[in-house]
Amino acid sequence: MFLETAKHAAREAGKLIRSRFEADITTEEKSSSFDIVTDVDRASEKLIKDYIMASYPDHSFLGEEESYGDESALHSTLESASKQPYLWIVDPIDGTSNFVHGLPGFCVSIALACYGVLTVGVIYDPLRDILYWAEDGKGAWCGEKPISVSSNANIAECILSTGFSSDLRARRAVLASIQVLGEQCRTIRSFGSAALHLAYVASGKIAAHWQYGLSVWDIAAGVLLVQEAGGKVSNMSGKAYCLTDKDVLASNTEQHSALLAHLQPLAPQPSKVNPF
Ligand code: 2AM
Ligand code: CA
Repeated sequence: MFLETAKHAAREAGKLIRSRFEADITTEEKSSSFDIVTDVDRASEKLIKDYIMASYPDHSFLGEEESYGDESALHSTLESASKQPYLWIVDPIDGTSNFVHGLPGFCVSIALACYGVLTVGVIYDPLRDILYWAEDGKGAWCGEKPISVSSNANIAECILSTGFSSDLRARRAVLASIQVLGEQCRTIRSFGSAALHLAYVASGKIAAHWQYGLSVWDIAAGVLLVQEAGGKVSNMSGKAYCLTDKDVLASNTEQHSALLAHLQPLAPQPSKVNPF
């Protein structure tokens, strides 16, 4: 029931986003020119929120755009997530920079956390009309097909991925990590949507994704997908992912500890990273 709500909302938002791709959009800077929002992000979030809240008026909703700018409210929502029966966590467009520049590589990400436990995760790629989804204990899927992480333990045969958040300290950490890991794997990709990258880890296309300075809406749905597909997601200290984590490594499990050994020392101090 909740899964169907998430899938429907993601598809409807995806239709809206697709209809505005490479059309006239209004773009505004948030914290800097690295960090932007469009009228389509806002319209997509409103569509998703209206649909979910009409279906479940007593549920809680955390959307990227309406949460922007109030760090302490966000922190307290996440800190108290374990007391909330139903918290929807939504990124109305993950990969906004791609969307604005007319590049592929953006999606809608919708997750539901029940008492702090990720229960439903849906990631919809509107350009390719591909829907990734997972439900707690029921596996991960791409459309009608079950998906699983890759089983390759040899990093030299694997593609890894990472991403640049708008925060400079997080960017420097990523650049340092590419310097190290770029010499060890088949190649590194950075498509510009953390959620899509996590869907690619869950479906075995990419062996691992790491990123510093993310927010919960970028990753909540993707975390459940990776976990349900047999992978592992941790923060850079190696602790299992929790909703307040900003620096994450998601992998096929085979290379998790080897990658962490490189990534952990590079992590910026969490309190200094802009959560938006
Ligand atoms: P967005 O498109 O929703 O902003 C790009 O590498 C990825 O990082 C995208 O998923 C992007 O999400 C996210 N991202 C970019 N800057 C960010 C920031 N300051 N905080 C959190 N996530 C960010
Ligand atoms: Ca976004």
